Amino acid sequence: MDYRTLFFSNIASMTVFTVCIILLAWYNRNLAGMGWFAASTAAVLSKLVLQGLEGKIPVISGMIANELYLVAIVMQMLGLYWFVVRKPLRNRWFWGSLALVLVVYSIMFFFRIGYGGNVMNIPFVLVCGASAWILIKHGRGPFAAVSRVTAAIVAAEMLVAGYRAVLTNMLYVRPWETVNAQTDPRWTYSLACMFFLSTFMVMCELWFLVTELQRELAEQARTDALTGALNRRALEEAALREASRSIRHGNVLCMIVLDVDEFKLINDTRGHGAGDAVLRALVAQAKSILRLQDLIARTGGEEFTILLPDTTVSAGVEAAERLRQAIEKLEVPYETLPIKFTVSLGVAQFNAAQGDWEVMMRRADLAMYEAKELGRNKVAAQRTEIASV
Ligand code: GH3
Ligand code: MG
Ligand code: MG
Repeated sequence: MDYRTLFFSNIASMTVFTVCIILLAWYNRNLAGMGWFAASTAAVLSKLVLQGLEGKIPVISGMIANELYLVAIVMQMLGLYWFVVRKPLRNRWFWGSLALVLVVYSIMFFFRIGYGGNVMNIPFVLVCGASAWILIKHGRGPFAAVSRVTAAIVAAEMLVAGYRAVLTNMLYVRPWETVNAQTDPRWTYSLACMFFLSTFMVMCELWFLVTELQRELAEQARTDALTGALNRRALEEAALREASRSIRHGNVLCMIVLDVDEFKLINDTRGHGAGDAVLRALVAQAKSILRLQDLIARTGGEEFTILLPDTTVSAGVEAAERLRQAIEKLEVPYETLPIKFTVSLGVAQFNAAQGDWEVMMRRADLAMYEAKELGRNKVAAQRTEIASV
């Protein structure tokens, strides 16, 4: 295998991948992770082009090519981080170290200081290791499979890059001399290995995209488009799961049914758009008040059901009261005049002896009607036995 053929075939496939990933990132602009992947493949391609031009633009092309390779692997890590963590990486130490590494390498390159390659190679190996660690630690749920496979590939990249770092120190420590290495089979075959792994990596990036789109579809099938609350089907699933957990382990389980007071009046006086704004604000407020494990679902036009695992009826009443007070204070900005509204809430605790979770929901619903009868903007707990209703 000769270096030139290997190099040419890699640059050809990398061009195709870069175009594909850039197009996919463009048509999925809401996915920042795809943007990082596109930038990363573009950086790898630019690196290869610069490497191909070696000698045409003396010194600079080799130096920038090496720096671009590190930048590319960092951008790839940021893409992976986005998919599995969903937050931008805000770590001053990380960005500071990257800047420092690039500056130190440039200086060593210009002043022809030996062993400069290590300043690129060792961080490269570390970033591969960090990527594998991020994937193993955070790749859960629908991303579990793709994260594990990708972690294996970046770990393999780390090993091969580590081997090449050792070779660099043995073969040529002066970064401006790269020619003799091209005839060394250890160098050529390990390079082929890196190319192979980077092709695999592109496939994984596509897998991340497919997984994300599947996740979004599944999410849409579970949520209400207007408010972002769960829909009835998702509530049923969760309630079934929690009720059987309660029967098996004896955990308490509680439900709140919430209905907006005089909602028709808001629609009639301020318009349908105002009603929609109220529903959205209500869900946002409820989500900010409830615990992470509590679920809110839209079960009617202006009626919501909240499932509270590990919660007794008295704790449920407290949560409902907190919600009632917070909503009472809420001012929903709409056109020139903010909207104020109230809600009535009914609370019931799961009791397996009385029936399934739907019985609990009916009892919470009855309690909500009691709250309406008490004059609205109230919380009521259902004590009536279902048989006597
Ligand atoms: P109460 O205090 O007794 O609950 O009175 P209410 O006016 O809230 O109850 P009612 O059941 O009479 O009215 C509910 C209204 O909710 C009627 C319907 O037009 C409206 N509605 C249902 N879904 C939506 C929606 O998605 N957006 C808007 N803006 N209105 C909706
Ligand atoms: Mg109502
Ligand atoms: Mg209603």
